[in-house]
Amino acid sequence: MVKAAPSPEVRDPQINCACCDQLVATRHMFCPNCHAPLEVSQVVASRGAPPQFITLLGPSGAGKTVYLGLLLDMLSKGNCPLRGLPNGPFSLAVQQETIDALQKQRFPEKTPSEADQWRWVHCEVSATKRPKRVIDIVTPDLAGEAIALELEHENAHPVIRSVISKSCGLLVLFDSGRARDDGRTEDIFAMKLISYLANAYQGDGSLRRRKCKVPLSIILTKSDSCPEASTDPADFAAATMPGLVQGCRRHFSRYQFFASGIVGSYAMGTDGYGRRLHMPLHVEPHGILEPLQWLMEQL
Ligand SMILES: Nc1nc2c(ncn2[C@@H]2O[C@H](COP(=O)(O)OP(=O)(O)O)[C@@H](O)[C@H]2O)c(=O)[nH]1
Ligand SMILES: [Mg+2]
Repeated sequence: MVKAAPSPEVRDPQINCACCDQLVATRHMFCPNCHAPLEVSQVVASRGAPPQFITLLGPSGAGKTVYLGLLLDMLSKGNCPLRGLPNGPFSLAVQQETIDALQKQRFPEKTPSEADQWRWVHCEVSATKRPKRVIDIVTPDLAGEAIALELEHENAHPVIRSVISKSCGLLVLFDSGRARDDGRTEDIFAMKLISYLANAYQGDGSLRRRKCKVPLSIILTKSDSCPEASTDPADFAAATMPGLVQGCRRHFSRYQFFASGIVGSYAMGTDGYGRRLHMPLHVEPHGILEPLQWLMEQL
């Protein structure tokens, strides 16, 4: 007897990408459409519950990669109010590269602008007080240039829109020193971002009158070199980035300002090309967990 040929789905099983919802053959390691690792989609599919995406956004050089690496490192140590287990080796890359660089008194390399080069992170986080309530953090370590391009030309990087639409909370980072010294530039990026987010969550239509419920943790980074940001982050933001504060007030019902920094002391050096380098002599993270903790309390 001649056996019927297996159907194409059996020969080549497919699952929905957790990020962009496209059907992807499981033989791929990354979604060909948005480059999200298929391992993330497989974990999500096996759980049956939709993932809780939390995405990191901010201009280039805001400190996203350093913050994410440190956050993952602190979560995985488990000796703080939040615990997190990175899922899959790809999630460990950002953490490892950041920690390795800091141990060598360097900062990690700049994130490449090409989407297929971004490292993704999937981390299951729970509060020590409520260990059974697990939230998945799924975020690519996005390049600031790519975010800027997407804000100018929607769909230049469709993956950014996909992860933002899936996110139930956002960590938005700005460089506090740049806000103090050149607030206008940082604020213009911030205003574009807030209006992009409002558009992504509410569309252009009548729903615009209602405020967006997605909570925003706005983090003023590098406050080790700009201590005025940590005294009262909301006040500092209002003074240096008034457009951001107004945009948040108008479009979002829940947002909170935080200040973070990871450097205890640093020295100035030069690299092989004679460029000036900040060398972190010792790492003393502060304000890393609080923004995530607040976000999780809102969900
Ligand atoms: N002083 C200080 N500098 C930082 C801190 N985080 C990042 N930086 C500096 O900011 C640069 C850009 O950080 P990075 O995380 O790569 O920014 P990204 O482009 O947003 O990913 C680093 O190379 C450091 O020079 C911080 O907490 N304190
Ligand atoms: Mg980066």
